[in-house]
Amino acid sequence: MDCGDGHGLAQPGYRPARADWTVDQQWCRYTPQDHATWRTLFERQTGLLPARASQAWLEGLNDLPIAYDRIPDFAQLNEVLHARSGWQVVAVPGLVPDEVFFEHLANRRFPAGNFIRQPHELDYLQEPDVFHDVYGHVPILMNPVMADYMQAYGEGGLKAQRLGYLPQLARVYWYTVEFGLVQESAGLRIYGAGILSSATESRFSLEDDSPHRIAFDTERVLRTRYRIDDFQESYFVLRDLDQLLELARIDFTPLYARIAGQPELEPGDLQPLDTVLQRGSGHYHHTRAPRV
Ligand code: HBI
Ligand code: FE
Repeated sequence: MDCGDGHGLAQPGYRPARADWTVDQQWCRYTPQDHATWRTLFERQTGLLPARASQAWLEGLNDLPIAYDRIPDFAQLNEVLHARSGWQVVAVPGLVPDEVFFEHLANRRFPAGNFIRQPHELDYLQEPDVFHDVYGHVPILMNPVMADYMQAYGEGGLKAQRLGYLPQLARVYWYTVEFGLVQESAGLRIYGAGILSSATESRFSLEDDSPHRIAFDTERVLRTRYRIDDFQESYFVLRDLDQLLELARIDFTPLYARIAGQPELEPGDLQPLDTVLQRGSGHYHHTRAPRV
């Protein structure tokens, strides 16, 4: 098999070979070091997540050919994933333009970075790599509710872009798909991929007394800015995953009109109408350098 030139991030000025920005995964180009990085990350999360991740994500992981000792082969993932939920994973070199991203989601294709982080980036990196995308996002795409919600987000994203409300809609994605928590009978659980792929935030989001934990409300979240470079100051909690079904069916257009006249909220703000499940102490972010 021809393996091509290997993996690399899309550099500034990168011109995609294909209009949809997909590339071949080139599984045979991964080095022993790449697989070892996957293994380190996988084992760390496996120690943390059985009691912290949502049932839907745990079941998805269990049912997919995702092993501890090697980066998954997307073709093998897709055999199981596509049969279960109609989704496929496609390889991309890193972040892709918003409209390209939405177009994939709207067609039940999840774009996953094909590269893996370097050993000095185990805890944080800017672009989504194969660990974040495949370990964090893909298992829950086996769940029918999440499968429909993600497709609806892709369709909604294309529409929000036309209406000029993409920054607001992106907050819904952020506080659900990336950093969402859900109430389960056993207690609060994680379903957001940004948390599931982070050892430190897996603990912080559930156990630290610093962040607020607030019942999810769509209009509230549309107005709430978020942090991309640190733990969240507020997490929004679904009463169950089925709440995403309602969210997938909402026509956001009237909501955009409603929030147009309202102030934006900072990540750590509480509002009089919030259902606060746990009021955070804020100690973690108070000791961080102020934002500029
Ligand atoms: N590209 N590969 C990739 N992964 C993402 O999560 C992603 C993206 N492009 C745009 C994007 N996310 C977000 O900015 C949108 O959800 C708004
Ligand atoms: Fe992500």
